[in-house]
Amino acid sequence: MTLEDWGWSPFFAEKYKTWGKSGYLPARVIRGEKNYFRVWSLQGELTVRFAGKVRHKAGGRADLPVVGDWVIIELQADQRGTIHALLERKSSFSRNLPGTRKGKERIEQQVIAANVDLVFIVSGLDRDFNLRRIERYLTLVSSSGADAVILLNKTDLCENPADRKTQVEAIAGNSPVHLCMARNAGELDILFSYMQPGKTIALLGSSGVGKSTILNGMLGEERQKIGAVSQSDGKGRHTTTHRELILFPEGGILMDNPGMRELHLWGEAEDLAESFSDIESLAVNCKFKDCQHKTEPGCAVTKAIEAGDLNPERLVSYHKLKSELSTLQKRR
Ligand SMILES: Nc1nc2c(ncn2[C@@H]2O[C@H](COP(=O)(O)OP(=O)(O)OP(=O)(O)O)[C@@H](O)[C@H]2O)c(=O)[nH]1
Ligand SMILES: [Mg+2]
Ligand SMILES: [Zn+2]
Repeated sequence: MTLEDWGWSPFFAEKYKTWGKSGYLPARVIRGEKNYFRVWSLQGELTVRFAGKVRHKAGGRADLPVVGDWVIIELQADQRGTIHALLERKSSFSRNLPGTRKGKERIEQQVIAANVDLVFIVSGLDRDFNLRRIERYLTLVSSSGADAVILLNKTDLCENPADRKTQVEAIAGNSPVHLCMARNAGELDILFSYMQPGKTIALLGSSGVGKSTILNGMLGEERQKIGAVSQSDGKGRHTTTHRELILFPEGGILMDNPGMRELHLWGEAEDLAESFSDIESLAVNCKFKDCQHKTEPGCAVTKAIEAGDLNPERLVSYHKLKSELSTLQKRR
C-alpha cells in the first residue's frame, strides 16, 4: 500500500513539507472513537490520540480531526501514536448544529468529514423520496468542494422510477443521476465507473436509504451492518453509527456515513449558485440587480414560473435555503 492509495496527493505533500524533518508521519483518519482515532499510515493501521497541546490549540470543534483528515503523528510502540497536527483540508462538509447554551441560541459549525472527492447522494424511491431534500444535499455538497452523483435506490419499490429520475434530473444541474437497486449487487456496475485509486467517495443520505447495502454490494462482502426500515413510517433506524473509510482492493475509498437526522446548512448564500444554477441564470434578466424574486416588477424568475418553465416549489425551496444561509451569515 502507498499513501496515494489512501488519497495522498501533491496538495498534502506540500502541506507536509514543514514536518518532513520532524520524523513524524502522515496518516489518514479512517474512524473516530470517543477518545481515540484509527488511522492508516505507512506503519500500518494505528490507534492514535491527541497530544494535549493540539487539543488546546484548536480554536473550536472545526479544527479537530474528523474522518478523512490527514494528520501528523508521532509513532509509539504497539501500533499506537500521538496526533501532533491536522493537515489543511482539500475539502470538507460542514453542517450547522443549532442549539441553545445557557438559554441563548447559538450556532456551531460541525465538520462532518474531510477530503472527500465525490459524494453519492443516496435517496430511496420508497417513502423517503423528496426532491426538496435532494436540493438541500446538493447545496451541502456544492459548498464542500466535492462533486455530486445522485443515486435513486430501491427501484423495486417504485412504480415509475424513470419518471422520478426525470424529476431529479431537472433539479440536479450537472450532477449525474442513476437508478439502482442495491439489493441486487449486479445492478451496481455503473458505480464502479466512479471509483479510482486514491479517490474518496462518501455515501450520504437519510437513514434507511441503503447506503451500507450499496457499500456491501460493491465490496462483495457483508462489511457493514444493514437495518430494516420501520413498517410504520418507512424510516431507517440509524443502523450505521460510525463514519468510516473503507479501502477497496481494486482501488478507491468509500466512506459509509450514519444517516443524518437534520441537515442544517453551513455555508454562504453564494453556495446556491451551483445547486440552483437554473434560478441564478434566469435572475440575470431581472430588472433589478438585487431582485429577491418575490413581488418585484420585471422579475425574470417569477415570469418563468408564470410561463410554466420553472416549478414554483423550486423557487420556494430556493428562498428557504437562501434565508437559512443568510441568517447564518449574519450571525457568524
Ligand atoms: N427493496 C429494497 N430494499 C433495499 C434496497 N437497498 C437497501 N434496501 C433495504 O433498506 C434497508 C436499509 O438499508 P441500509 O443499507 O441499512 O440503509 P442505510 O442507508 O445504511 O441506513 P443507516 O445506516 O441507518 O443510515 C435494509 O432493509 C435494506 O435491505 C433495494 O434496492 N431495494
Ligand atoms: Mg448504514
Ligand atoms: Zn427576480
